[in-house]
Amino acid sequence: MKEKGKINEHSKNEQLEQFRSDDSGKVMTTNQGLKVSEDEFSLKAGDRGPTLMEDFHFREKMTHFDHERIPERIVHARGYAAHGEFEVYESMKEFTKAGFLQDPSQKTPVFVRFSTVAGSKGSAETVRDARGFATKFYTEEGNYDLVGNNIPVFFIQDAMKFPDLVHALKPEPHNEIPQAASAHDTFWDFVANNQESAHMVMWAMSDRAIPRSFRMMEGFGVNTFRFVNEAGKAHFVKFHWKPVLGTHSLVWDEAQKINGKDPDFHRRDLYDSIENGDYPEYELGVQLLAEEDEFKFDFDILDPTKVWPEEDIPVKLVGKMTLNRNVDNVFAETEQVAFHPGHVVPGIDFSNDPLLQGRLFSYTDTQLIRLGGPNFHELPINRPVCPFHNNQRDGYGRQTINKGPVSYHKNSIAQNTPMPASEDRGGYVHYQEKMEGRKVRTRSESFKDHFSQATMFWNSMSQPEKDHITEAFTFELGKVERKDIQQQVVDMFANVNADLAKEVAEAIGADIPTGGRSAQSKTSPALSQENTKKKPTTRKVGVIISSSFNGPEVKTVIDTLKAEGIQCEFISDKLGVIKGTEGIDVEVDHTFLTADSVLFDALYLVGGDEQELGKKFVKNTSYFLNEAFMHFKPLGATHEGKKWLEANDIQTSAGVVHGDDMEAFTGEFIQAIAAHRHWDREIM
Ligand code: HDE
Repeated sequence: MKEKGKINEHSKNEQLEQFRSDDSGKVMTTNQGLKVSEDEFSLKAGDRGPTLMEDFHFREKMTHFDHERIPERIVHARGYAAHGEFEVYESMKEFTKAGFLQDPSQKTPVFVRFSTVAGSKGSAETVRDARGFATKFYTEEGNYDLVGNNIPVFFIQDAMKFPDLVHALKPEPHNEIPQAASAHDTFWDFVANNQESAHMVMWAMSDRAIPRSFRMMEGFGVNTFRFVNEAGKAHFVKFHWKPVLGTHSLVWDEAQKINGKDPDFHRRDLYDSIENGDYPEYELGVQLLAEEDEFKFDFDILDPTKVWPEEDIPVKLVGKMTLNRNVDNVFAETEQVAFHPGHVVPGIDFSNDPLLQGRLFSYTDTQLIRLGGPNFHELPINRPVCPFHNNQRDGYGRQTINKGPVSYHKNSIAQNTPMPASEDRGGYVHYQEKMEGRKVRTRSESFKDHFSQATMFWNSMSQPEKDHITEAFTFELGKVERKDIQQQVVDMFANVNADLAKEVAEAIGADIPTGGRSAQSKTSPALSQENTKKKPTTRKVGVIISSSFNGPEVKTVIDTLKAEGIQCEFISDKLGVIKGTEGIDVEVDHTFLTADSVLFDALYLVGGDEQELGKKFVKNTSYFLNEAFMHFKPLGATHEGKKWLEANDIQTSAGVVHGDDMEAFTGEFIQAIAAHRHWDREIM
């Protein structure tokens, strides 16, 4: 029988508690516990004399500081994380024996780290890039890590090429430019010369690469894994996270501006949402494929540059994850967490996907240097919540005090313990896939179609999404300096779609490729964000307001928006309290200087007494209004605010709502906010 633990959603938090330290209100000591009498002045020989070597307090303080930094992750350096819990909807017994997927009444603690890929630790967050979406489940059978991205395919098919890809993507080595951006020669040179990248490049040029929020993006395990049930029957499986709020993006101009206005935009959004109690939620989805169906598709199901179209292999939603607690300390938790796709539990196994196979080596290897030795599993955030015992010993920073003389297997002194567990007692037994083959360095013929699914992605996009992809290519290639690389890329993408290649070629002054793919092929509606869930909840509205606003009416609008879970923040020309009519006041959250329309999902223009508005107020409002309009955002206006719409001649555009009947206005405005963006707009 398996030994059952008693893990619940609080287990990890309780374990972390023993490592937490609250220093406030305490006496200062050295790391040896010695009380410190003075912490501003080093010990000197005389008032103006040299500092003395014996000043152990100075030495300890300075030495620790000198060693505070650790190497950043080679990829995914910029990340942010939160704690939460996972519950399965119903037992997945039929497909997997994984303990945390059996019992709907049990909650498993999780820790999730979101990241960008290319940028360094201090880079801005709304760059064009894939996002990491790595989840650690602290289960009673050990840690299970689902280390995914927000894009379901990858640039390459074999891990052997990962160092080349990353070298090409990172800032160019001779001048270390550009930071956190793929818009440069070496990246596009890599793309043109490694055409397996075509499908992921389409995703990277799409709106998926500039998410509105970590809370509004999908996650994908990318690689093909296996589920194995108690009877030993296996299914191939692809993992998905589906955000309850739907999948939403920024627009490129806005994303670039946010990088300056608030380079912490995504982490702030995640942190604030959790602090506000707006807990991000994602449903876990699985696509399951019986082993006997492995060869039934026109793509290889082991190829990580391919999706399994959801319309052919449906995504079964099997559970929900809720992120409900911010970290106490970003370094201790977010920075020191170590994920690994090889951290599995019984019932979850690997496939021969050659990208996955290489990943299984890389993660621990990189963590050995990043976290300074072989004991990083003992760091509080990485510790399993179930007991762990083996004969591994010593190494830098070892914390466990292993008792007794035995550190080897087999032994008689400790009756051959710690001893392996049989499968029926929970021991992990690898799936016994039958293998035969010659040792070869090659790529399977079945991996050689690089364009059909890239075309399917293109065909599945709505017109605005297609326009954004074309613009993204035009931007990125416009930043490429070498003309021959630009040409190679447009020639390559003619294999995806001739019109796309033509339009980009024209825009960057390259030769228009002859031929190319134009026939409509398969589409997968699930790929288009136009078909995602649309909700107003947690959207942020900037309310532009000034004194003598209509108190009762504006209050009704704001209260109704808030009741829908919409957040309203007040913007005016100065901070402080603004007085409305009938004794209704509001506290201003931002001035025009500290806010910007790019930091909001929508604007609500209220205005106030026109006589009191200075020229600057009017100018700033017009700037906010026009920028939000250009980014296709919902705009609402009541009272004097309506005049600003008229002055800018946008009162009849899509997603622009105004009126005197507050109830009708509010209903319509909420719908416009839920729609997220209004593409059907004439932008001058
Ligand atoms: Fe990773 N990846 N990766 N990766 N990856 C790392 O491990 C690697 C790949 C992903 O928040 C590194 O601890 C190889 C695909 C995430 O801490 C490193 C290959 C996917 C994170 C590494 C891939 C990912 C990483 C760097 C190709 C989506 C951040 C730091 C064979 C399924 C985890 C670290 C975190 C991090 C190797 C491709 C996801 C170097 C060799 C595909 C989310 O080990």
